[in-house]
Amino acid sequence: MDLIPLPRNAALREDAAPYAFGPEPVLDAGPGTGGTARWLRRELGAATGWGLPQARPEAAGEADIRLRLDPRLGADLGPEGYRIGIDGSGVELAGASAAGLFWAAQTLRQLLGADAHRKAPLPGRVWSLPHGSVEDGPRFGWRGMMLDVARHFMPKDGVLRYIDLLAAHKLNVLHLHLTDDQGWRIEIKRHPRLTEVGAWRPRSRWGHRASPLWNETPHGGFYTQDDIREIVAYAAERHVRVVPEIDVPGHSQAAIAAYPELGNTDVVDTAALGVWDDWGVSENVLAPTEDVLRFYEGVFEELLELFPVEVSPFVHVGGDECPKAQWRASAAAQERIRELGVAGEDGLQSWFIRHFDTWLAARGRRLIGWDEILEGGLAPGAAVSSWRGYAGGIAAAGAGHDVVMCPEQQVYLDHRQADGPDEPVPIGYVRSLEDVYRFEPVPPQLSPEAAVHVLGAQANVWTEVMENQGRVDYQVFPRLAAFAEVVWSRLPESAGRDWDGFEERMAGHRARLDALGVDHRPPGGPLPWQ
Ligand code: TNX
Repeated sequence: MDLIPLPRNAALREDAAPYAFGPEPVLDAGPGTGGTARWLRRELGAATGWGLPQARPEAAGEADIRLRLDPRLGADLGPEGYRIGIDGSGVELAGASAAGLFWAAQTLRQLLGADAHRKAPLPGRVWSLPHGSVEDGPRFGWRGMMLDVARHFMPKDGVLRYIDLLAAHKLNVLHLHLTDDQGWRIEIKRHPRLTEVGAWRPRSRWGHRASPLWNETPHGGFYTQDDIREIVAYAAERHVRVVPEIDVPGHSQAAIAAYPELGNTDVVDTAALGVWDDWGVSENVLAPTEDVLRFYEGVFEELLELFPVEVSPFVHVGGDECPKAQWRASAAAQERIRELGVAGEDGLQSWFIRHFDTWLAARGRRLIGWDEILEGGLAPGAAVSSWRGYAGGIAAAGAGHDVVMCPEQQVYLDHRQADGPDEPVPIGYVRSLEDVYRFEPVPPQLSPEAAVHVLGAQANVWTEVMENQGRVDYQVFPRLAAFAEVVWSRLPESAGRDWDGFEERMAGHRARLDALGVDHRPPGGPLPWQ
């Protein structure tokens, strides 16, 4: 049935007569299953035209689709596990938890066929399911994608659409990169200039270096606080956690453009700075002062209200690629190094991160940062996103810190997926669909005790050269489908994984992506927007 990601066990009788749905199937939603029932009525209802009314109590056992919670399934299949059974009486979905049940509903939709992913029913379409069963549960608890909405803003509807696409692939973490040199994308009431000024970037001075579209027009946009609340609620309904990222102390020129006092005013005229109109890493970084800490505490206070702990136990503080030249040149920064007794500029960086580690921990959250936060000493409770290869993650996990693997050599989806002249913007390493499929989140160097600290992995989507949804889709798909299988399924490493099987199943999965309206990269071209 071309299921992606591959379930742990599936015994489906495609040769025998299927279970055929009538025109008005009935749903029996057991206790605690209301969320998935609502999703089925909305999403599957749109594709099939079914209203899925609740079964009368005396006829509950005969309902076409029956939803149950069964925590005992967790013992074998883990907390997100589920079981599907299909026979002549209909289909029963049982989840070890509400999340497990929701993943079961995603599998049900895949079993119904590509058309079950459309937004309106095709005339005359009838629906059936093969008899049999599926038992499934994920390998990792952190199955994520990072979306950079700073370099190019993705309007709210696009983010909601991506949450649906993640859920369709049983991915459960959306890391939103909300701030960078090139833009600040979240409304902060007490610092309104962050979006009044920081969300808008002028036409570039830099010529057509990276992408023809980067330079053509001014660019901007931001999410209001209500937009964020909506995004978070939408994600929560789909069992997707959201990790908000506010990048400090580097990648901060947009904030400094809005509030020049945040910068190193004794070495640059920060009042003359605008939002950065190039890509790469700006030298304009935050000044290491108490006032800057207070300013960002204010930002994080509002952030914690918008991202409740149930949806966002982790808060990302960036910490990547902080150029140290201004701190070296600044008398004030050098004075700070002496006052704090820290080890030079790296020590200053870790002072920033440690401050927010303690601050977030006191509020019941956990800090996560890019692997540069290892430099100058890792804050005690911090988790690490290992992006510069595996080394940072190996060091952090060895020292007992939790790790999310996202090595750029493997899972940076801004990098090109083939070497041909027709690829939109040929940046980074060539990472084919097969390369992503062969990504292994737990490197062999890790001892079993250290490997426990690998929470999972995420694919990162940096958008310097992805100006619109079509470009994002093209870079992300179908590679995200391969990634989803890596983090969900227990793939046989020794057997070279199941690349051939995956490639065969991808034919069916591409039909689902088409039905979903995803501009995925076709195996042999042509490119969708040409
Ligand atoms: C490195 S990964 C970055 C990003 C860029 C990306 C481009 C990381 C923490 N920093 O700022 O967008 O490379 O591939």
